[in-house]
Amino acid sequence: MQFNIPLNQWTKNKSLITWIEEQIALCQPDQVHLCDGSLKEYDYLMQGMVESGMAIALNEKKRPHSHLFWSDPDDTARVEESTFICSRKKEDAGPTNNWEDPEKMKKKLQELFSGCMKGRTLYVIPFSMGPIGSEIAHIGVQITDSPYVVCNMRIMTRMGKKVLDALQNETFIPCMHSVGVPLQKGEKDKKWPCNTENRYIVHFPEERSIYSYGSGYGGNALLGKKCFALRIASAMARDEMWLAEHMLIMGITNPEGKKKYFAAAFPSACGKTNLAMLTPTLPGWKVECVGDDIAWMKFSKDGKLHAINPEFGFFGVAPGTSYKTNPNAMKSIEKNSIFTNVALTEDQDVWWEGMTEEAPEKLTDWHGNPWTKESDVKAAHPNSRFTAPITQCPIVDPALEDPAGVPISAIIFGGRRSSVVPLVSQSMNWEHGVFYGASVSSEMTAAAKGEIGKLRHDPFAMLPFCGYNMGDYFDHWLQIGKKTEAKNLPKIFYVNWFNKDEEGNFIWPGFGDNIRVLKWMFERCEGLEHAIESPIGYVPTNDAIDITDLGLSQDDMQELLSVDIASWKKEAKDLEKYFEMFEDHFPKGLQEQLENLKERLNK
Ligand code: SAT
Ligand code: MN
Repeated sequence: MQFNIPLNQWTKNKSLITWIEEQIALCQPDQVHLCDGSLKEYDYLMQGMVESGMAIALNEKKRPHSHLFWSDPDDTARVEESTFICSRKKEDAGPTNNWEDPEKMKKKLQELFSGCMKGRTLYVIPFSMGPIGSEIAHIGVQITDSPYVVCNMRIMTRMGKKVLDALQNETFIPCMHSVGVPLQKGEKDKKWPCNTENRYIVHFPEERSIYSYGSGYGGNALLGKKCFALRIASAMARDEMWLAEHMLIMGITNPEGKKKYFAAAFPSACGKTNLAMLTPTLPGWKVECVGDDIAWMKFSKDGKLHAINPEFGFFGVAPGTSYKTNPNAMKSIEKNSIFTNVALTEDQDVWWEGMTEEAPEKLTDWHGNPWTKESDVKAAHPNSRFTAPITQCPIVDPALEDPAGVPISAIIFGGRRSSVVPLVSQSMNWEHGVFYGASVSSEMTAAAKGEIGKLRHDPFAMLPFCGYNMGDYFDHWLQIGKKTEAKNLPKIFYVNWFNKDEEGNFIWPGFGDNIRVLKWMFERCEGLEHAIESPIGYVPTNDAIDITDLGLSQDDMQELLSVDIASWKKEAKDLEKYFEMFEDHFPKGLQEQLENLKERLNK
């Protein structure tokens, strides 16, 4: 077996060495590459992928040091139907997860991984989720046979010598990944190898390990992200009384210079990245970005919840991103970025729907086919993505690397709803806020396979990401609320930017104007009144949201903020039905919240 560096020189960590040796014996790769996370290594791997035809090097003048990949058309999103939580008891995976007996699944995985890297290189990636040395951070090691994954992981996580040093005497979460396509001697590799017949994204929450087979895309393959930082971490967080959440983290400074941090949970592809980097349209307000997808939150000595972003890059949805909608994202991806499944321009740059008002005359679409404006297919896949270093974000928060994390003043839930749910409301207290989280539902997007536009319940935006019984997860949130004094707990809000009028147009302008709603929340955190009690929580008084220069009428605002009792009675009924699936895992505290809501609606 050929190594790029002897294993015992690369690490002294005995359990790590044993694990790597076992996986080599199982997967039977031709070569082993132990990663150091250096730029040199990244460039070497990219160069190899350009030469093999897997990657396209973009125009060095327009998009320096950036590359484009086109995946297999059947490997473009997370595969929830092939995602498993293998706890010992089925009940511990709960009704929202696929479950398989761990022994049986281990056997299946043994078969699948056996010899799966023949003809390929096995890469070992040491990475830290969170600032190295932070008490909230954790280390993982991913084994993969995809150099695309290695390069993405170098952007998305903290990977390099510092992690290797820290790993000498630390425990780690083992993350096994293979595209599942062994090569015969002399066999030519596919451009995007994957095994769509046999896809398994498997988590063992008790053992705290991850196995992913058959896909090379996004959350299926970059195992630090949803697999570790959400599914496994949520199970760790339950045991250790902290929170691992599908949330952005943003800093907001008011014109007087006072700063607060908010965390917000929305389902995939509902605008977390845009909100996290918003350019405020209200003068004097400033937004800074700590993270756009995942938050790990722990109580610190001051009794407050402090959050870190376990990630180090953005894996954002490309379509719809433009200098108009999200200039900070556009600046983050000007260089050193990876693009997957977007279109290629004639001068070797990237394009996607919504990037510019007019599409270029000629493109090569994400299938590699010629494309013109007359084509009736999309040039970029709706779930096409950019991978960019967070440090390139012009408004990256100065506390990004602070091991103590940032204190969270407010937690926001939301989803895509064309009606019923008002622009914003505030929960009456923590328990009621947990009820908000449990009741998140959203119209489906392209981030997962499924029928786009269909309403689905997505509690806490964690439906595909909770590593244990969701009913127990609700209870964990209730328990968190008992861990500190009420005054230390973040305030909880629910927003919906997506209300539509009768013609199907969005009423609220969204994007930078969302600062107007954030301002109301900021002021609520400061103890300002300007809210009235409604059956579903506090809503802004008529004039509480600053709509200066917005062109919205009082009627529009009325429409956006009103709580329609009949629709909400239906909503409550629907929720009640949905919650039934959690059976005796549904916490009493939330049952009470449901009863209270129904009572308030009947008053
Ligand atoms: O593909 S990912 O899971 O990383 C992105 C998402 O669905 O949020
Ligand atoms: Mn996400």
